[in-house]
Amino acid sequence: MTPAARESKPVILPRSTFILMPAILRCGRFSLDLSRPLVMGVVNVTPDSFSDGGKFSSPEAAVAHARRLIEEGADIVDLGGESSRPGAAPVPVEEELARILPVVRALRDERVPLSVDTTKPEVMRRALAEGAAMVNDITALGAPGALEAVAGSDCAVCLMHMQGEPRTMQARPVYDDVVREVRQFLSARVTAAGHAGVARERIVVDPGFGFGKTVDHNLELLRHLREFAALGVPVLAGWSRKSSLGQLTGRPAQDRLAASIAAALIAVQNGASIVRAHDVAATRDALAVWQAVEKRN
Ligand code: 7PJ
Repeated sequence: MTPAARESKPVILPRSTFILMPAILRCGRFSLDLSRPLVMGVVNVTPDSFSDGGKFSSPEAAVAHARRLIEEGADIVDLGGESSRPGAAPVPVEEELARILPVVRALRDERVPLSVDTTKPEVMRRALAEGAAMVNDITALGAPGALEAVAGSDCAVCLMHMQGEPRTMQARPVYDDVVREVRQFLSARVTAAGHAGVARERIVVDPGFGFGKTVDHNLELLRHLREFAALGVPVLAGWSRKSSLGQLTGRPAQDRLAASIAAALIAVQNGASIVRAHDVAATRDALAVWQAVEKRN
């Protein structure tokens, strides 16, 4: 090779550059092995969720659905008592507790950890006390008291980026450089969580696809997802049934499975450790093929 050719040779990092990345996620009584991609199954305990229209709004229906997702191979079950779809109104704390706690109690002895999708410290505390093992917060523990609520337990936490708040976030999302801004926000929240006493092995970050982002922002984040893995904590990606997929395919939420699987696979290919999905069996099948190709030796 001539010296000139050598100089122009691009530096390509191998896909397995997990220098800082812990190989496990500590999650209450669980220790999740991140050497293969994990699936977080979504269970909405809300009357107004956009993607499943409140199908599981009773505790019994939510519990049954969660058990089905576990059968299908969910590694984590994410319970949401407050819809965060664009335009959604906040839910009072008592209402959210009434939706979530019976479901946590019914599922806490299952073989996978329960995550609660909440922004409220009071809901975090009560759910953790009842046996939840993870807090998934679309405001990255931004509420007063949220860092403390999580630090005082041994749960895992997902720190997600959102621009604005659900009621208004899709009105006109603006960034100079979406990847840089989201990465800087998440980096600062990882540091804040660390200072509050949350060990790195308990932290996951998520760029928050669809949360104050246009389709182009979401695609740019997906393209550059590996830069988030460089924060040194696992990355979670949630594309399942989202409206960007509707804009790309012209399909309604219930017909976005193929698009959701495509996005989940690209996310994993670009370094995501966990994908959040409504359709667990199909997502697991797709990831099984990906893993088989990856595992060369
Ligand atoms: C996400 C979430 C996501 C995390 C929702 C939906 C909308 N939590 N909660 N990441 N999306 N961490 O179910 O599509 O993308 S609610």
